[in-house]
Amino acid sequence: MRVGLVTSNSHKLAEARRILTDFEVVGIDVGEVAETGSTFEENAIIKAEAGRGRAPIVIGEDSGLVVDGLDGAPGIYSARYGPTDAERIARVLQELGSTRSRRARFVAVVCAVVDEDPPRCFEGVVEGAIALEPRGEQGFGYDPIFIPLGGDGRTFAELGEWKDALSHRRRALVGFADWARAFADR
Ligand code: ITT
Ligand code: NA
Repeated sequence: MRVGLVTSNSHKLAEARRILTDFEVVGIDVGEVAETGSTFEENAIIKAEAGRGRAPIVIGEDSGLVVDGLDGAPGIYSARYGPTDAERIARVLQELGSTRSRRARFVAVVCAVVDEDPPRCFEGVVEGAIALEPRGEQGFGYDPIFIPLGGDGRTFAELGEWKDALSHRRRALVGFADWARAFADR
């Protein structure tokens, strides 16, 4: 079954391909999409709707890092928290300092649109903590400073593809895949 992922982020596409092994995942380029929503779900729906009809099943995904000691920032603004990944990471570490709670989670919401139906959304969360300094070279975004709970203390950027076992994206996409298989068999 073919699934179109509306994204400009090649890392998201690569991870979705690794995780959705039963599906043929293709990227859909819709150009700039204004992410005007105030929640992950609203922004995921905006992206999915922008690609509606471009594949039998179209999905949009919105995700981000939610840090307790920063009152939930960067959250839905994760991609916009600075000009580069390195500057976004530096900003989180600098704002967090050494006294605030380092507890954090990654959240992903995947929304699917089919035919004329309303969107169906699936959320995935992975709890963890913000590292004292960046570690690891793999992955993307905030991976060098995120230590997942349930791992061995390595950051997502040190875990490489082992990230998939725990990731927010995996958890959201598994929910989507269960629904999509049932949808295809209907
Ligand atoms: P699209 O909107 O085109 O899909 P994007 O990268 O702009 O791509 P988002 O608007 O959903 O995606 O922003 C998500 C940001 O959250 C992303 O750019 C990273 O900074 C961060 N993020 C999300 N998932 C992550 C992950 O698995 N590892 C590290 N950082 C992640
Ligand atoms: Na985006």
